[in-house]
Amino acid sequence: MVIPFRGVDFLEFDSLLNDDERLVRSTARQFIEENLIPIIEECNRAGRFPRELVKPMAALGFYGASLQGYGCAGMSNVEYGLVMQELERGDSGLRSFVSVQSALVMYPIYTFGSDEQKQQWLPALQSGEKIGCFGLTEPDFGSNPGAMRSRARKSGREYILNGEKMWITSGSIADVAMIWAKVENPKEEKDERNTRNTKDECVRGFLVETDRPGFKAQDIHGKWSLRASVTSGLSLQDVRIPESNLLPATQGLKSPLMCLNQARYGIAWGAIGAAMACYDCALQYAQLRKQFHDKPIASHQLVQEKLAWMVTEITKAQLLALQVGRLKDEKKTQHQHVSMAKRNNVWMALECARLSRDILGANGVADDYPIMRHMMNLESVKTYEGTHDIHTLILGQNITGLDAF
Ligand code: TGC
Ligand code: FAD
Repeated sequence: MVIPFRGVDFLEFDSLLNDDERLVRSTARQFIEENLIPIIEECNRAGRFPRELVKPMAALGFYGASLQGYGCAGMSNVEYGLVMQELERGDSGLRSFVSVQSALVMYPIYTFGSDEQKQQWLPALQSGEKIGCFGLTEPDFGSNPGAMRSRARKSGREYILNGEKMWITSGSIADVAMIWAKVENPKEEKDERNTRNTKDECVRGFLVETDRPGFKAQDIHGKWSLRASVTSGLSLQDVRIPESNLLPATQGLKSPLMCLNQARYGIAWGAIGAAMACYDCALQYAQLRKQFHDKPIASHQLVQEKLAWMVTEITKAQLLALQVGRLKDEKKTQHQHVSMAKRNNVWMALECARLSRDILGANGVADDYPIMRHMMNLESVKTYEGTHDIHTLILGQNITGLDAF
């Protein structure tokens, strides 16, 4: 049964948005409705990323949407967030693709890159001519990327990269990989504050064209989550790149963590989209489905309690994301604000997916409805970009001043 999405606005949230923000949201919503919803269940079953949507999304300005120049749309952070919400209302995999391209590849080039790097890559990534991926996580280092083993060694006017990266979104379809690796500091550049890493080494970011000898990407199969997204392992064996491929302004773990803030912010909005899709589907189903005395299940108190919980939590999540977005537009966000929004909103969305699945009974496990797909996707979203518990510790550190990692 097809249950069309109606949006969720219990507390006149729309009155907090301006005309441009509402327009951006309705454009993204229509795009998803027309282009993704008709194919997403097939993509999910087949484990296929809908690559045919890459260029149409570029045409709508979705890549690097909040950056200025280089063909980027120059959206506000709130507008960008609303786009992410609508994409993830369709599927977390499509939002992931846009997150990585925008926040984890274009943002570091824009923020840490040379003029030449910006000119070479940003227009091509914005237009979808080129695809990027972001390699931070390694097989043995996920939550603790500061301990990474990947190394870049200077040799004349080149760097030679060695290492393994794991769980990399868009890895095998990328033209360029944003690779984070440690470089031995020349004596005069040693960073004594870099206490988590060995003192003589510093994390830096490198642009690695994926057709270079020694670079391999292999897809991870058998995922029960984010099936419509490409996830790969990367292997770099003596990959030689010119020294001009180093992003000059990267210095230490702080640089990739700054990129993560951008992506985590988008996820905080995206999760609302997934939650809204589940809640609206469950609400409509509950009003139609009859059990006992020919009464809709929506008339039972226990079902109403679930629906009331969901609409309350979605409303709180909308307000949280909007406030973080407004602060971001005023350049007042701290990374702990973003952690609070990512942690809360993804947890909220996963709970909504579980409650909605319950309301649909057996139908909830079938892909005639989007709920189980969202639920499985959200298990990854809870883990990537900093697990739920890592964000708890980031908040704990901030409010107590004590590091519990
Ligand atoms: P720590 O010593 O705390 O920090 C090193 C320096 O960085 C600063 N910092 C940050 N700066 C900006 N933004 C942040 N979020 C920051 N967090 C920390 C910090 O102040 C320090 O600065 P300075 O000036 O003193 O040098 O570093 P640590 O090694 O103790 O690690 C802290 C921790 C655990 C919070 C960090 O490692 C972390 O966030 N871990 C989680 C890893 C993670 O999120 N990985 C994500 C990989 S990418 C991904 O999942 C993509 S999925 C995309 C998709 O498909 O949508
Ligand atoms: P671990 O770090 O091993 O954590 C396992 C468990 O231990 C978690 O519950 C965690 O919270 C807990 N834990 C760890 N340390 C502590 C502690 N100090 N205190 C309390 N609990 C702790 N990475 C990229 O670099 N690029 C990508 O594009 C990318 N895409 C991804 C796509 C998918 C589908 C997935 C699933 C992951 C992706 N990742 C990517 C990796 C992701 O960022 C990591 O999975 C995540 O950071 C967690 O690392 P881990 O899986 O190694 O778990």
